Amino acid sequence: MFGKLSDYSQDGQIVTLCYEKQSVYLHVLTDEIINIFVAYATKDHRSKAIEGDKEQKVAFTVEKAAKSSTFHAKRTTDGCEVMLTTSALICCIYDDFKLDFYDRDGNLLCADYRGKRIPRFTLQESFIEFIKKEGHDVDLSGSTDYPVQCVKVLDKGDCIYGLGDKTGPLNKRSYEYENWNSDIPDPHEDSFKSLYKSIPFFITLKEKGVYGIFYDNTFKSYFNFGKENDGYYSFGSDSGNLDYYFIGGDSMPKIVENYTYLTGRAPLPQKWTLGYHQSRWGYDSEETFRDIAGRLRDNRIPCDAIHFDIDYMEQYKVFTWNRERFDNPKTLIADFKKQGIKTVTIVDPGVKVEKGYSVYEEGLENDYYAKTPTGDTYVNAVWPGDAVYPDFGSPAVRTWWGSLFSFYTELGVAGIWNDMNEPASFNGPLPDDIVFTDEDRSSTHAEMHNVYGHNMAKATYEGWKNLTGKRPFVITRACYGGSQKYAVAWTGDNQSLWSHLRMAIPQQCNLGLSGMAYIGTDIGGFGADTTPELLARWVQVGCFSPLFRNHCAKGSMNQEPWLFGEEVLSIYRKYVKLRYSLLPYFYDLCRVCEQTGLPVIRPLVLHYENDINVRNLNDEFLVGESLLVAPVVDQGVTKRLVYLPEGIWYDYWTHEKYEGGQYYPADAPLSVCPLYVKAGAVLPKAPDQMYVDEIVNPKLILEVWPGIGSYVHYRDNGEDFAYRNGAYNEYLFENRDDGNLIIKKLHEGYEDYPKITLCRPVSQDI
Ligand code: MIG
Repeated sequence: MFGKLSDYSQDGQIVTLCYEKQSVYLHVLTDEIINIFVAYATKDHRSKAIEGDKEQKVAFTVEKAAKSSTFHAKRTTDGCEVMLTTSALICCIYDDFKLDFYDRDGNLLCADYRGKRIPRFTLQESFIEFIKKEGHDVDLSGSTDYPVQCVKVLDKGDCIYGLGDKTGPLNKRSYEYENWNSDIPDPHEDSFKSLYKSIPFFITLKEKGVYGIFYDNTFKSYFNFGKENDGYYSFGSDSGNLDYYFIGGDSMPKIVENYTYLTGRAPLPQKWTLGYHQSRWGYDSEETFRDIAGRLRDNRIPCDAIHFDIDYMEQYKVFTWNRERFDNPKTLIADFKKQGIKTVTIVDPGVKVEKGYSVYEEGLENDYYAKTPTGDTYVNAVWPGDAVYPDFGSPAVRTWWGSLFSFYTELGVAGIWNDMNEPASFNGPLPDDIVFTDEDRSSTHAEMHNVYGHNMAKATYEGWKNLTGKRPFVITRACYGGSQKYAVAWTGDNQSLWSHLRMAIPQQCNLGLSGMAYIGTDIGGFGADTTPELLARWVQVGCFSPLFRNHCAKGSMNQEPWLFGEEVLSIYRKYVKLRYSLLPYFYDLCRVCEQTGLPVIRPLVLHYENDINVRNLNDEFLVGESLLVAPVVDQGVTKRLVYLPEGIWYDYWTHEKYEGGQYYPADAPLSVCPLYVKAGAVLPKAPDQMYVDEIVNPKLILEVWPGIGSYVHYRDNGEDFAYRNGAYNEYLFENRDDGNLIIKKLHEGYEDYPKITLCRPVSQDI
């Protein structure tokens, strides 16, 4: 396509490859991250995901390839013109813009595909017409060329992970997806190509080796992971630049670390946000809210937050409160606070078109809304009826929007939930040519659609941080790569279906691998009606999600835990309490995430990538490295097969010991979620509480499991940014093989625990 490589040159860490028809830039950012850039649309990157300069000083060479290759490639490199070599990667550069990446041992990681594209499946035109008559949807999935694209070799055994919130299994090989943020109210099926989030990052795990690709393009994009043909995969877009990052590293965690080095890491949240949240679309009066709070406490269900969905507003106008149904929101919120319950309010992007409504008028005066190509304010419709769309790609709009949150902070609201920010629209989709801003230039909906939610979350995060000085708690539905810097996310409108409980596992695992470490699903299911059994099983999965929220749709059956009988209530309470006991562990995982990008919920393959048994494991997950969860996700099931990876594991409930690398049958009556602890683990736990910090300066309980291990525990005020100036403690717990636990302080900058209690669930033979 680009012809022969006629020349190349180097300027600092950027290598320009001059092909006959096109120049290509390779930018060596670190030893393990190389950017490949073809400036089809703009001269600069204009990344929405990456902030700041990510270039590290790297020693690398770029030279004409010698006849006999200078490294021991385990495959011929004949025809290679130029070689770029870092301490971790070798990129062999060929004519016609073909690039192959090797690791330093000469293992081929990723080669451009050179053959003819041969779709594995094509239908004849006449046959398509024929089957369409009966109403069948025909999905040809033949080979499609996009204006911007890249086709790479798929090797036998390659597994593909990541890509955000897509439906389907953990391993995305043989599936195709699209990135176009979509609000789809129908039950999410495995066959869906897109959902609310567009995170163009994936990890390819090979029989030997692993790499990641971050394809930084916000236009509608397409990923075909071997569905078209098992021998290659492709990614491409309707427009924009070919701008991707080849990410190396010697293990999957290292790839995630590198990806989040590039796009940022989920910052440490406020501690209370890791508690239990109760929500429902349909709580619509002060009386209802007070009743829910009261019942949570009466039923001894720990809870830290109640969410206010769109019904709290005056005619769905954002930054208003309905004063007919809420006598005094400030008092209500203050009363909740006294009970240890925080208030989280929903804020949608759509601003109601209404003369005299101050937000609408202010935005109009300042030209803050998206426009039609002829310069009129663009109007579509959402909950408030006719509505306009704040142009969040503009820094001025973000600052303005951020400042509006004083409305909520003055009332005592503690967090903001951004919904509908794909953006959703009721009067048909926004046309591609609607004018949006991209920072300092004019752009279009086609380019800015996939980052609308991302920029909205950024505005909310920055505004909230300015107003409160606390770590903002922003929940978003729509995301792009890098959104983890500003917001946590939930998986949107799932339904009360067993298939959706099953899907929650791979979906959350892949979100975690894609940088979104702080996520959750609507527990019980959003749409449709839950059942007692489904709710009991869902809380057993949900209590391990960083965002732990029961939420459901207006019109569906209420699903507060006390509505399903004593048995379900006590099961529900058991798992909410389990979560509260493990809060120090979850908080530590958030700290680890801020430092390394590793998610809270992890697929087993992340830590056991060489174990073939876990590469397609869809119904188990890890919480950090110490806990393995093997929940029941099918109706009527009370026993299941559990795979434990190498090492020794203990049943959390019975303390029974297991040798890993094998399958075991596990008993799982309705009250039991099979849960295993890795030998040598030290689990930091909190005493029983109805909400975070109900006990001022509670003691720390260390659950010490037999085996050798070490664990770093983190503690700070759980609220603001003082920890960034050293106001935190860090402890090292060393679990020795002589049965002793050694405690060392690694950092001191915060108050100490009044007491640390040891608890040994299993007595240890020495
Ligand atoms: O589709 O605000 O995903 O959590 O309750 C309706 C009402 C709009 C969609 C969100 C859901 C929320 C609901 N919203």
